[in-house]
Amino acid sequence: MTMILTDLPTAIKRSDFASDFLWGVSTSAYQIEGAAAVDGRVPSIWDTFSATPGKIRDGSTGAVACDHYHRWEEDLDLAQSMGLNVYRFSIAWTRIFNGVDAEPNAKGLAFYSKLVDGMLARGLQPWCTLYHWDLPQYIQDQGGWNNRDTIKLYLQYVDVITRHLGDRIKHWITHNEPWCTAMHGNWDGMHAPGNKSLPLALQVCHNVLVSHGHAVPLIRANVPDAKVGIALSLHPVKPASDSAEDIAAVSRHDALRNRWFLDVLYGRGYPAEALALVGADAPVIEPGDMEAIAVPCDFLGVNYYFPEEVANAPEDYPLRTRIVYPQDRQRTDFGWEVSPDGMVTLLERVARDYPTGDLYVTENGSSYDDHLEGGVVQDTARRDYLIRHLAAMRDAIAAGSKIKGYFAWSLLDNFEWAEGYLRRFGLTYIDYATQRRIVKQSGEWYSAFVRGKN
Ligand code: IFM
Repeated sequence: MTMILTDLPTAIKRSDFASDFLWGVSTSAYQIEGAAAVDGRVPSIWDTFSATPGKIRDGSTGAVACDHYHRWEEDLDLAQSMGLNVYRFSIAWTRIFNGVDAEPNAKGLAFYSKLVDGMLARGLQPWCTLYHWDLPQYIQDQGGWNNRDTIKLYLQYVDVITRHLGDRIKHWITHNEPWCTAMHGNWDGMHAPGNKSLPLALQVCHNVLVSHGHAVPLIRANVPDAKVGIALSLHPVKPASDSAEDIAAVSRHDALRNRWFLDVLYGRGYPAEALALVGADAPVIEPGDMEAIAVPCDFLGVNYYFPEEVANAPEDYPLRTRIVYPQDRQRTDFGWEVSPDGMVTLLERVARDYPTGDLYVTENGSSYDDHLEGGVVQDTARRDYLIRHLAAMRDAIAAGSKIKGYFAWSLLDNFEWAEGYLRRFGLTYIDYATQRRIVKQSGEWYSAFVRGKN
């Protein structure tokens, strides 16, 4: 049941933020594009995974999704009509290289070229994510991110994209949420390619981070005025109780969940606490890797959704922690805790502990069971979630946080990975039977906010 939030801040206005603050939305290729076999696109690990019975809750795939590949103009019109000034999207590697031809696919490049032109024509600054989980299947067949040759292939792809689009795209995100690429893909197996091995996941994670480290100077060489960063999914971690055991569990959980990424990106190496826990499952590190990963970036993207609450669990390898879900928390219909304070805690902690430079909230949003009734979607709970998180961000900035922009997840309802189409995160409702787009109440509110009309 959808819970309507009660403690809404009474007034939040765009003018509470700097005039050059960026307001946008985030999307990703596999989740919206569809057109899976069009214009030379080859299968990704998500095509394979979603076609495997039992992997996706509603048995769906991203083969059609929101058909954005054909409806991109309407979608960019929507973003423009909301008054946004920035649009984050990802490129499908599978549209660029097919594993056979040495040359990139001209049709794939042409699609993204016209998409970027479409953004610029609508006053939307393009922010490009180079990897949002859709590895070409032919690369996975050679070991995927566990094979260091994939780093070279990724850099070849990044080189082509940045040479081709760098005249118009100045903001680049090397990877979205490497935790999910590595851990959901290879530890718990919830995501493609669906492996279940901690050492494999940690090696994948390391190789992805190495690829990030080498991509940053490459992007800068191709796009001299580029701003480059990475988007991490981070969670503030809370103890399940006041017991000394649960409080100690917080640090262990945080060591792998957050510091495993932040510490290496900012030159501190993998946290000793986590290395001690994973023991022989730690990744193989080659000379120069740690220096490469620690390349200074222009910004850090933080994807924030919810805090994690952990209890001591001596039997659980490797962290000896267990995530708990107390009943008395406000939650979205996806079961994720609604905690704007968690966002403030997280952003303040990241800014305090690491020299991140500018921070961007590169994703934040909520999934509710929306209904189209009488031609409208009254998603009051999502609107309230948005209001409360923007107010929290305003307070964090007032307290000194260098947050320069906010990207709502997401413009459209879309293919939510292992949940298929059962989870709706959009500011715009998709009627999948007709592909009609209907801006929800939350989208109307965000639009009015960004336009300074509320
Ligand atoms: O849909 C995802 C997105 O692809 C990555 N970040 C979290 C979102 C919601 O689960």
